[in-house]
Amino acid sequence: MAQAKPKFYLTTPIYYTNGLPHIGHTYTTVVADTIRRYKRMQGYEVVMTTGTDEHGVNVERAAQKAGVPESEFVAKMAEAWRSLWEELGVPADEFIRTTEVRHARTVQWLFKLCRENGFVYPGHYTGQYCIYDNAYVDVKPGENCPDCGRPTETVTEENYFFKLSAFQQPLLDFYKKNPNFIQPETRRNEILSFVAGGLRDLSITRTSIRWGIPVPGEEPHVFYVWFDALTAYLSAVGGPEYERRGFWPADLHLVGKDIIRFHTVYWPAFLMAAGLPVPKQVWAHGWFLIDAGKMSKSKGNVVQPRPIAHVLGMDALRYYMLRETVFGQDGNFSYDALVQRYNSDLANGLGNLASRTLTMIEKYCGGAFPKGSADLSISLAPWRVPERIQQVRSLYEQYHFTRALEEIWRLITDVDLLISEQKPWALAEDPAKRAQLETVLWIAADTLRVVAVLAHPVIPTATEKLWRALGQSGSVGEQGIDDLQWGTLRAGTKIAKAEGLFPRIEKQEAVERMEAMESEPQKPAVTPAPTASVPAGPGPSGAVSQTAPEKIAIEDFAKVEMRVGQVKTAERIVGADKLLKLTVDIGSEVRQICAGIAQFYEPESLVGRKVVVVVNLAPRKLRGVESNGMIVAASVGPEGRPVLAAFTEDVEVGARLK
Ligand code: ME8
Repeated sequence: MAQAKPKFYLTTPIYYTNGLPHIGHTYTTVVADTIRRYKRMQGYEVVMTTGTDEHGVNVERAAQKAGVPESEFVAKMAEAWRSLWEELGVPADEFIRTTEVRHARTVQWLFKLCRENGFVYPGHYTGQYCIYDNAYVDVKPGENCPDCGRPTETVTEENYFFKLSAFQQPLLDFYKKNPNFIQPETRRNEILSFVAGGLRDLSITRTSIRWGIPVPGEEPHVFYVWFDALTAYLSAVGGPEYERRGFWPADLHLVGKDIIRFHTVYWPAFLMAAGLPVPKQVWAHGWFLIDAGKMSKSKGNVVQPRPIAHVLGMDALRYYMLRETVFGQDGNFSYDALVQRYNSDLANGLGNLASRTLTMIEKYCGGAFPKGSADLSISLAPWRVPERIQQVRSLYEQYHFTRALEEIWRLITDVDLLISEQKPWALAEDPAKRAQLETVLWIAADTLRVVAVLAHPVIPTATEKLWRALGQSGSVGEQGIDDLQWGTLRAGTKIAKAEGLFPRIEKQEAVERMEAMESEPQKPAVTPAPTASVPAGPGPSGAVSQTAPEKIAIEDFAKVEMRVGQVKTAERIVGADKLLKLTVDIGSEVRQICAGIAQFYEPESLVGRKVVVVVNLAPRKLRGVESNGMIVAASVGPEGRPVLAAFTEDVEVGARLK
């Protein structure tokens, strides 16, 4: 019987759905994908989880700002994240959303275990809360969050508390027993001194928030977003039935340094309290900075991955991120440096060596691998490839991607040097030098094969192409990296046609193209569905929120004031092809309202028409235009075509709908 493969479980953070991915998030996901590929090549059965963190105040507010119910908002955003990872070639094996039922079950179960074991108690808490970081912070009222610099809010709540203080010693013991649990070393020291300084109990439920997973039997309590979010790692691989799949405890949580405390203090404490196994390692990497500052939406310096993938290819971004920034440290991002790396290492380095070698094999050896002479190859290639292979493997093992790539690229420069010294084109002129010519080409080709295997975790697309060009069977991703040996290229194997791996690109042109794409609006623009009749109304509470919305009482309905209005003017909005700007008489006043119906109604046809208006909706701006109210329409067909609500009898302007 075939032996079961060993298992490896790794995760990225589950990202907030109040924004869309930028290259910071892409970095963590790319690192996770690189490790996943490496581990697969080592023979592991790997699961990589990523997903979306969909609860909490900041998501609730983002949905309100967009004017759509939370469940609709997060569904669109989650889909945008999931599909982008697929598009970029870094898909999740398990994509977990915190609004999924399997997740709510796990959170509720974890809470129950912690409570049964005596680590949860009710209490009151007043403190300054940062809604952006979803954490209480140690500042005075009116002061900003010390982590992100944004305003804090004073919150008093009746909460359930988690006895974090009881875990100070167990955590310190755990860190001591598992010295590799927190990486890199600097972060470990930071956390050790934080925990040694004493731990305060943590409030893990909220009554001030509606958009969260309900605490069973304790409504309106919902779970604190971090208790909720961290548990996603466990929900993704079976939750309460985790033993069946056998992927828990996680081997590796990859996170940015911003959230290390949650992962190395709270998370192991929750699991210990519940009597569950604790993850084996948390690796906190540094920031991708733009002009030495942190990327942030408010600063407007966010770089998206899609334009880069489009212009240079995802391999280029992956290579740049892993080659340029030491894993664990901060790194600066610049388009210039990215294109520079692309041209020097990928186009002129690997791409050029591959095309030269394959062209020469075509030309001088009839398109089949020559037979190298072992003796000659030792004198011609004095570098020790087997040792280099070993070194690269050990660097991967320690997640030293920068150094691993340096070593792989040294093989490329060594072969480049060999070719320029040996001049195969000159050797080909002299029949007496045939063995030497063949050996040089054989060394070049076999080193390329080795490079394809070693570089595959980082540049999967190009190495797959190279593998095919070298006439190798199967996929390079299926090769056993631990069994890789130099000198095993079979003479006589036909090479395929050399494809350009990395076409050279002019720097300015590449940068301009990426910048132009960057300034296009990112998808999805989550705007109110033109036909949603009750935007931002009380959304469904709890985790099963994507199914049927909860019932509302008549008083809830009475809160929505709908009146008959008459359209006075209607015009298109420049730059917003879905929106019309209307002025509508609602009896007591004339309002300006934007409606997302421009693709289905001509503005002129609306003038004089009676419509139904939600008049007590908070005003908001759509594409910079103030909208004070909402026109009600039915949503028809799969594309949600809006059809305006109307009356078959004449109705007075201003009449209320009840
Ligand atoms: O914190 N450079 O989600 P988030 C490098 N939902 N990495 C960066 C980065 C940058 N400039 N910006 C973001 C959350 N990241 C929670 C996590 S987990 C149970 C819950 C990456 O959307 C980095 O991995 O704010 C960071 O930790 C993560 O995105 C934060 O993503």
